[in-house]
Amino acid sequence: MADSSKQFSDLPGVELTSEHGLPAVRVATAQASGLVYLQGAHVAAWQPAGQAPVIWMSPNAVYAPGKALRGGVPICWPWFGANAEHPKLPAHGFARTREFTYRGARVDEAGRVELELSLSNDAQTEALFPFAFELRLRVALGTTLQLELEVENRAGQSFTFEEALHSYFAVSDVKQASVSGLRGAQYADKVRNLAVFSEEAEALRITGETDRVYESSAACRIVDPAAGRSILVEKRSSASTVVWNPWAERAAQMSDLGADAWPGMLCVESANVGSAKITLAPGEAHILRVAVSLAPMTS
Ligand code: TA6
Repeated sequence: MADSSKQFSDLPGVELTSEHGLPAVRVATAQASGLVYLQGAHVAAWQPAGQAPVIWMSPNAVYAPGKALRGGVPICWPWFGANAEHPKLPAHGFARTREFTYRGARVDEAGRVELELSLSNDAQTEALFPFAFELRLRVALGTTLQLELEVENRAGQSFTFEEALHSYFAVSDVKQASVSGLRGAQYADKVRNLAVFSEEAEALRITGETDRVYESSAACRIVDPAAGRSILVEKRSSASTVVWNPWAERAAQMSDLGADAWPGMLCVESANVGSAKITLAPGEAHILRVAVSLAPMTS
């Protein structure tokens, strides 16, 4: 089901390298620079030319095989958060700690460099998720960023999964930032025992530990006045939005985040979780799409 019209190969400005001891693809073009680790097909950096970095990586991230990276865009799959049936299984599934196959690069219609990486089932994945599948991430890095997470069911029976592109965005000060686009949406608040509320704020301000799963297919805009910019997060085929910042106390308990770094990050995640989980019949595929762009504060 992969889009065979897209030919991926080697390209100038695209380099297979090793960062912090992990294999990665570094992109450096006139439009932007970026970095994607093969482990977890993990986007760790995106910086449009002339702009400050948009994707946040923890200064205390631990770079080790099989260890989830703190920051960037982790892929949560095939479950989100704790596994409902088997809570001892790794949080957010296994995709983010598995090494993906790098399938090459191409230049897309917008002149961005698009990379493709894939992960298929094996004995390790089948022990946790007993189905044949292929997961593909296509990431286009340029003046704008586009992510496509494609799941293909290669099993002989239907399967159900949750998914998230757990994006960590860089903000100059989360205490001054806000998120618009969620007004009227229902959300389950993990900080208040998953109690359900309706979002009343036109622009959601982060004033403490925030961990909310919104039922929303709408675009969000992160407004960052101290940086004089806003980050627009548009999405397709995603019915859940997660907003997360651990704030001081929780951050201090997370060694790979640390007591000082939390004001510089805000997660606005494009997902399909809980009642929005996806079921695919054999041979079917689903694509979650996210497009990220910057806008000056004036607009
Ligand atoms: O997306 C928000 C969340 O589910 C929070 O509950 C918090 O745990 C965060 O993800 C980070 O999870 P991690 O497993 O990467 O420590």
